[in-house]
Amino acid sequence: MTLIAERPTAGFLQLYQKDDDALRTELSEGLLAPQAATSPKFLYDALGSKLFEAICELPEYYPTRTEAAIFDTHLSDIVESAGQGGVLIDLGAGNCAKAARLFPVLRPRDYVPVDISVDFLRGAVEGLRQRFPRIRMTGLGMDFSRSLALPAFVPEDGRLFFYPGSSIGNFAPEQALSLLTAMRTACGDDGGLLIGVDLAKDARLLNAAYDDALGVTASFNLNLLRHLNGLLGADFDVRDWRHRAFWNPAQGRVEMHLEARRHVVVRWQGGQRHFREGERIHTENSYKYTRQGFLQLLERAGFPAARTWTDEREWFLVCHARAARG
Ligand code: AVI
Repeated sequence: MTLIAERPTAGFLQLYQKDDDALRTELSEGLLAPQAATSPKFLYDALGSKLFEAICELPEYYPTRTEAAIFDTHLSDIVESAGQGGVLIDLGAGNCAKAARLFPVLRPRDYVPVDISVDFLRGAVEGLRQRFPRIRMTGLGMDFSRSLALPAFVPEDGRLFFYPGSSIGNFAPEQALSLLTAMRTACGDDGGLLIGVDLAKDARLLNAAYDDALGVTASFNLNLLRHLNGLLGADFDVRDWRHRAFWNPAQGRVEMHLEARRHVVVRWQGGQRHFREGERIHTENSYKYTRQGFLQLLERAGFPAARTWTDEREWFLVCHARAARG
């Protein structure tokens, strides 16, 4: 538990300091593993974040617009279930746009956007404070996948965690369970969770969503190599690699990989590796759930009661999970 009790006057608190040495060690170990792999967090440098925003606009990438349509269609039910006037804790808030759309109806008394860096939050929160002066806002720079211990100035009663966009799908189910369990602990007995989850569906739709015709997702994936060159001092040549993305039905996930187009030798500070033609670096998993499977996961995390809403095609699920039954 962190001891910071005072609300910062600036409205921002950076609780997480990036440790470049630890990141380099993690990356180097991943690249040297028998199946080379990197964490999806490395997809999001400044350009990667912009490319992800572009992905959300693509016709093939249905999750963003399907989730928004579910909120539009079922807004009054969702608000009735989640309750008004609470403490809205927005995980991975980015530009805060998704939560801000809910402010006029959810009317939170506190808004706590959380992201790995407060730099992402600063501009967005300043604009929102002008538009919604009655809502107390404090941005937190935290790596919530490691710890969800919130500073003491965040009120404990009426906490509602908000985790849209199916970001939970980028964690393996056991890690997702740990994160949901941490949310359950942090929200207390009268709190809850409002979450968006992508559902399993036809392989062709999934493959197109992660390998779009314009090649934006390919650029998003390949950009990881530029990011690694900067972080690790590596000498990846983006033109030596191709994007691969496919639905893996046995694992219930879409996988993204980078595949060597030819034999390549990659060198970085403290390491090197030969990649055969066709050899891959596994860069992301995006797990897809059934409604039942996700409700079971919530129950195991300590959320025994949930209401769900979906679209006509049952492509995406919005869930309000309560800590207590009833
Ligand atoms: C952020 N996350 C939920 C996206 C997803 O669908 O897994 C990231 C993404 N990767 C490729 N396209 C989008």
